[in-house]
Amino acid sequence: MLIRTETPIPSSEITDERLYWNRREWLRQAGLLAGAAVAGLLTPGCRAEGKQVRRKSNPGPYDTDEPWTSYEDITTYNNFYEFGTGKRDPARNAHRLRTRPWTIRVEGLCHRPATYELEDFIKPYTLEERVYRLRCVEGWSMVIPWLGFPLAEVLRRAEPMSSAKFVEFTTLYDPEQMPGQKAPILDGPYVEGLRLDEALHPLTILAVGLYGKMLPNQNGAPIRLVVPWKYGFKSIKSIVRIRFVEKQPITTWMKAAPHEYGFYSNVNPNVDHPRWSQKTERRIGEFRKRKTLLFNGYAEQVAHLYEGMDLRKYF
Ligand SMILES: Nc1nc2c(c(=O)[nH]1)N[C@H]1C(S)=C(S)[C@@H](COP(=O)(O)O)O[C@H]1N2
Ligand SMILES: [Mo]
Repeated sequence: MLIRTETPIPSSEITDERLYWNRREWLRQAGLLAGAAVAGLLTPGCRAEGKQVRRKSNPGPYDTDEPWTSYEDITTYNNFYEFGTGKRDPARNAHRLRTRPWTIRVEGLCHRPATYELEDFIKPYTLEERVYRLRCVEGWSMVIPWLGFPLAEVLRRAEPMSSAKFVEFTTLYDPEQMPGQKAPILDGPYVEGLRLDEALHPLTILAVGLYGKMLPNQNGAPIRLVVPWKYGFKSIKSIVRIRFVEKQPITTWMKAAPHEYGFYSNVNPNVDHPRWSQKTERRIGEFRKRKTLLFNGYAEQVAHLYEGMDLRKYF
């Protein structure tokens, strides 16, 4: 007969252990562990995680300790116009996207431009979990345990020239796989951009997973940007090109509605969207509204990037 004498394991540690396993599982799925089977590569985890509150037991300097939005909500309430304009459309339609093989081109004003297969692109970097808020300009927010690595590491490897001032990102363009690209809303592939110093900031990551698993297609598989102090639309999904440029890129939303969406798009409760206020937000899974924080709560880390700038003009 088994007699339990040990003290029960705190649930926070169980969570951590599971995440550790999931991280290995992600690497295995992506074929990045030695001798790993490549089977299952196209099957991102879609297991619902339920509504339980989760926190990291050993939060790093960039993590928020707020409870995580459920896996279910994170993966079924999305913006990904390539797969429809409704929040439920991406989860229904994004399975059309083939995420392997996947090629990423790093180019423009750098000394080491290169084209990578996804696995080679990711291989040099350590995947870390970062728990970040994501705030949509539409007034909702989530807390998401991303799995990724700093964009800065990719940019430094490319050795940017001194003439490089901005970084431009482009989503795959393939209207057969992404039917939303045939509709008039998106004109060509989705494009986003960051100033070089924003792109090099340690909070800016490229994510390849969430909840310790590969990104589901609707969340931007196989690789997406996450810029936690900016509105969600800056966090471009399913990236195929990263380009160093001299001039400020013209982003998809600036082109579509220049009065509503500026290049900077920093989360700012004091600058209203022309059609609605940005003072409050609704955390998905909660009912009460929260006050929106300047720079989405990351002011301490990023406010210095905008010193002396009029954030009403550069919205
Ligand atoms: N290619 C592409 N990237 C995109 C979008 C899009 O429509 N197409 N939507 C953006 C918006 S508005 C938000 S709020 C976030 C949503 O990310 P999530 O679905 O992972 O929560 O993705 C951003 N990245
Ligand atoms: Mo958004």
